[in-house]
Amino acid sequence: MDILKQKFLDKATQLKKELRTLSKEHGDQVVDSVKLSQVTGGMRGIKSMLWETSVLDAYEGIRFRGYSIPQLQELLPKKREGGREPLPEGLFWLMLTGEVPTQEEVEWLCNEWEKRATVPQSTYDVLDALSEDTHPMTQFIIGITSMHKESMFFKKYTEGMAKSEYAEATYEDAMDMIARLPRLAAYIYRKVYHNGDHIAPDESLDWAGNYAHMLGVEGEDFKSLMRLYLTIHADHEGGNASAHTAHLINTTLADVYLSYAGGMASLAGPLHGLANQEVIKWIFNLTEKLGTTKPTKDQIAQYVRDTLASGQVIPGYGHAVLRQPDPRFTAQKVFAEKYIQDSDYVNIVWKLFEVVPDILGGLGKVKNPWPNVDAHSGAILVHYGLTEYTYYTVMFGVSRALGVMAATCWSRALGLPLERPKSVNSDWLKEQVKNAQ
Ligand code: CMX
Repeated sequence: MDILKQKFLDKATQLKKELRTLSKEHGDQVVDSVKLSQVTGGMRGIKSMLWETSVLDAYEGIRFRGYSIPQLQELLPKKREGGREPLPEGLFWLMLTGEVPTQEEVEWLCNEWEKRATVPQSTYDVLDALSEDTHPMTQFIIGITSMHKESMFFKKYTEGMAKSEYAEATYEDAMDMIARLPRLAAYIYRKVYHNGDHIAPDESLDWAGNYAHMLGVEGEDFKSLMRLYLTIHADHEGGNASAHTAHLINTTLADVYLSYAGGMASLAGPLHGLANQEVIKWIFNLTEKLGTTKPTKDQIAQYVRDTLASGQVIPGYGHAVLRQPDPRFTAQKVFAEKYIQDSDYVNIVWKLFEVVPDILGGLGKVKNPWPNVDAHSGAILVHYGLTEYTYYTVMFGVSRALGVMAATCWSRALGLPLERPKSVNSDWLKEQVKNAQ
């Protein structure tokens, strides 16, 4: 058994025992109560899901197994020579085991993913059969779904696998799928925007570095950016739409290819991951409308007001949980301050940051007027020449697999049951109000 699987299974067996005892001895303890507005308002804040890999605090932002993004940048292993940002392999190790890995452990994982990275030819054939105008996210979802036939979990389940083997089979599928995603995603990019002129992987590179290379953007700065990008987008606790969708599907014992494809369908919505393409599209419209890539703050403020007046949201701003600027936004800003000199689009993002919160705050209804992760990513990608914004959510999707797959391994190891919350109708709600009066 490989070293990571052994470590993960040992820890999972222990926690499963603890949770069983907790449930048996304290199962009737009320841990949260639900308000009527949470029932009608998208279940905000209801604590009803177990997710070990990360926790999101409204003011502090995301912590992965207790570590903030700056701490990860400090603690996680980097590429041996000249590495500036953490290798996402290390974050996966941390999320799966709860332990910060050593350099050697991360390098083992890097090699392990390289060995598992071959995408089946049938998946490429499916992608090639799609019409050219199929959105890259749709292609990504179809590509992932098409690998379902490769699932060890599905195969073993069909042959009568015992419950005790679910975690191992899920681990194998999760490792295979994560390993393949950069190749799948790069294939889509080169097919859609570069006439199918594909770039062979460089096996000497790490997971994120190789993805950067296969996209066709060379240079150490972009590889560093990809390592940071794939680290900070990796997980945002369990309740966000894509993670929750993947989790829900997986609790039916659908394998990770099916459940993650479902999660990606959630990510493809404009209120969630697609916001990263919407932000830069909106900024491009701004520069086109004003006829300059160096707008003043006043011009930007007017554009923001016009957008709101036309009944649209300001993409990249607001959040269902956060109540402060997103630390993932800040991490990208710090990166841009260090490595990018004078980019008009990055400057616009920074001016928006000065202008938008006051305007949104002034509306009196927006709970979080601050930027989220999607407000910044596009402008940096444009700087490195990756201007095809309809592709951006696919990159988010490659990263999010790290957290969702680590959490899915835990769900199977802990034997979490089929998720099935209770819905109510409006009559029942009115009845509750009447009874309380
Ligand atoms: N621009 C304009 N109005 C906004 C707004 C924004 N950026 N953010 C919230 N609002 C509005 C809501 O539309 C809502 O209006 P109505 O009452 O008229 O329906 C009101 O403010 C209250 O909303 P909220 O409680 O503050 O926010 P929600 O939890 O309902 O929604 C989110 C959160 C992210 C969907 C919302 O802030 C939004 O639409 N943002 C823009 C899209 C975006 O950037 N999404 C990416 C989020 C990060 C991610 O998942 O990747």
